[in-house]
Amino acid sequence: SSFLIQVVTIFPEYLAPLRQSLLGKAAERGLVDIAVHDLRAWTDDVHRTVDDAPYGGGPGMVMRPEPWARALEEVRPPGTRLVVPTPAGRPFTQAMAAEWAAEPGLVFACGRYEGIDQRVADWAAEAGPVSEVSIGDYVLAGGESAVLVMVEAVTRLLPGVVGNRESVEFDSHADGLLEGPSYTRPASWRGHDVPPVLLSGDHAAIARWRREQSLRRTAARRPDLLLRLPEGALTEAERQL
Ligand code: 6GU
Repeated sequence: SSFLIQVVTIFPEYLAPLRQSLLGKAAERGLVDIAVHDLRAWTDDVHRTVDDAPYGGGPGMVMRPEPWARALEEVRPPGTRLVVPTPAGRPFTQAMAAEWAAEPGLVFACGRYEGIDQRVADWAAEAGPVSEVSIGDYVLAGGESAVLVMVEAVTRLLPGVVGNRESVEFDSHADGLLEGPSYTRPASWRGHDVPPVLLSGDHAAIARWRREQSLRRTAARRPDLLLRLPEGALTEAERQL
């Protein structure tokens, strides 16, 4: 019944942080089950070779398909989504995290070198959904740190993992906008004051102010997000801001 996360990698130690903190507690409470597998367990030669030179030439090495196929045949339950982290993937988003959190589990295939032979993802798509995803426009040495990012984004959306449901519902990105600024005591600090509306006790005025801050911050930092909001997400007054 718990959400099952499986990771196949040649660096299983890199995934040790999955046992820490929020995720570790969720695992202890049986809300999520995390298994990390060493790809080399499915190699077939004494040197436990996982890579080879690219067809067509070029720099670097490509991960061989056969160890991946044997690993996935053993660890991937039928129909479970296979996630392949790659800088050449579709951008990972909060909406994807929410969709994946509603599924029974996920299998992550971490590539190193110049990636995994493309036929692995093509073949795996015959048995269930496959998502080749990137976590941003920069290049990492391998998919392991991207898996840490995606697993954290997904598991905190699982029922019961985060104590306060509201802190998930009001997250940055949950409504397609960035979250505005937050303040705590003291009301005046080193010449910087908390915006007075937050001390007013007028909850409707506070909600309006927060919405405006969200919109202004999103327009300044992430104008691309405003352009992707669904029709009718902004009132006429908000479109003028
Ligand atoms: Cl998911 N993997 C790698 N290797 N590099 C990345 C990435 C993923 N996302 C951005 N850069």
